[in-house]
Amino acid sequence: MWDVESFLSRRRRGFRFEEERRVVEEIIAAVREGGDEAVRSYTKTFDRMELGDLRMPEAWFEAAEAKVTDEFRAVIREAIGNIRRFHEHQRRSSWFMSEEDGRFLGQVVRPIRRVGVYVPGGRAAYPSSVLMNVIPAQVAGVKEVAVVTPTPEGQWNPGVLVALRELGVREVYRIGGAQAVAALAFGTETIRAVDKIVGPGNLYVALAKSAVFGRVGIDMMAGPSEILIVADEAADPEWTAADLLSQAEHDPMASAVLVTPSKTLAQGVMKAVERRLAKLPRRDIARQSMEQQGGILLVDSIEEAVAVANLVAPEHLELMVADPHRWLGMIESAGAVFLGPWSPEPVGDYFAGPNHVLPTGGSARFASPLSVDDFVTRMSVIQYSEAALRTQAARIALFARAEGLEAHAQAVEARMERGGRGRDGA
Ligand code: HSO
Ligand code: ZN
Repeated sequence: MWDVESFLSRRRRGFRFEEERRVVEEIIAAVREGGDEAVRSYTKTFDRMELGDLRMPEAWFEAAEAKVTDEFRAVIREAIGNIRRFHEHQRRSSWFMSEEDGRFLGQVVRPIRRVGVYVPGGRAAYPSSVLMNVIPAQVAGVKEVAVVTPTPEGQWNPGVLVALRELGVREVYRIGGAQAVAALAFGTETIRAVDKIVGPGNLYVALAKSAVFGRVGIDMMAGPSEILIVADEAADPEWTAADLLSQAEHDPMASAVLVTPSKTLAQGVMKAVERRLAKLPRRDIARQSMEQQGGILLVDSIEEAVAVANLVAPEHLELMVADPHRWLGMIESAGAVFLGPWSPEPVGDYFAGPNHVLPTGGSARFASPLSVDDFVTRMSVIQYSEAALRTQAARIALFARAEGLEAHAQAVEARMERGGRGRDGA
């Protein structure tokens, strides 16, 4: 158990990943230069696969359909419905304002034209992440969603392929790593370049995304998963332990922390964690996470626990306290908040509707969950009437000259010299 001081003084070590960065730069340059052939060659090296067509074969989708149970397909469909409904609330409308003197101003919202979604292969291939990344894009109105997902040694995750089918995604390439990110960013003979790349990936994928940022947009970089649970003495130790472990099993670097004023609860949770850990299939990962990044912090009050939560700004925050709504009003930063005993974090990972791509590593102080907003642009619209420009011309010109920009001033004043010509000036 920790006290507040030593807990907050723990800081994750920063890495620079210089070697990996160099490798990624080299791959990107090679794909830019060599297109499909370069992608094929890296796929041969890293995924041990000889690729003819980069596209996911139709036969693999059909084989995937045969592999998932009808129950799982029904659950995926229901989750899609919930996630879609939640994200539809996020849609923004364009708006306009007009003033009496003939000023017409507005903001027009447009979907991004073409988006690339990275879906990890192998152990971290999650169908739920397919839903969480593709649905907000579709709700935003993105017309073209291209998915890349590696199939090392020809292995694929049936749930991922079925989720893609259920969402109607037709453009899927069986490539991954930095080479896939480069192909999306710069385009190849078969893959047209996208405008934005989203989706989780390993270190190389993350470094590649940050390297192509600017050429294309990217989503935030998700770090290891985190949960912080604020619980009072009435919380159930078994449930609390189970929730901590649900994040710990993600990754040895995942962090699962309980903050409580109750020593009795703390002791109960410690025992329950031990007991449950021993029986988990992923106990090795969960144990490493609990031992290295996890823990219990004893505080004096729920007020103090909430203050700690605000400082940590965790990805997931559970409030297992009496009257969680009262405390919600004091929460300033967290990726997602789960209220009360009946809202374990996996409800949000899969089913409730809100996005599970959340800000990690304290970035909830300034960042938000992945949303429809990440798949639109907003453009400003400006129209002045002659009357409006005549009233404001002198002030605009004054501002321009104050910045030493004479041509700016003249663009305004040229219109004051005489009546205009043509349709709008006549
Ligand atoms: N908790 C993870 C998301 C996830 N969980 C996917 C299960 N599958 C990061 O928020
Ligand atoms: Zn999870």
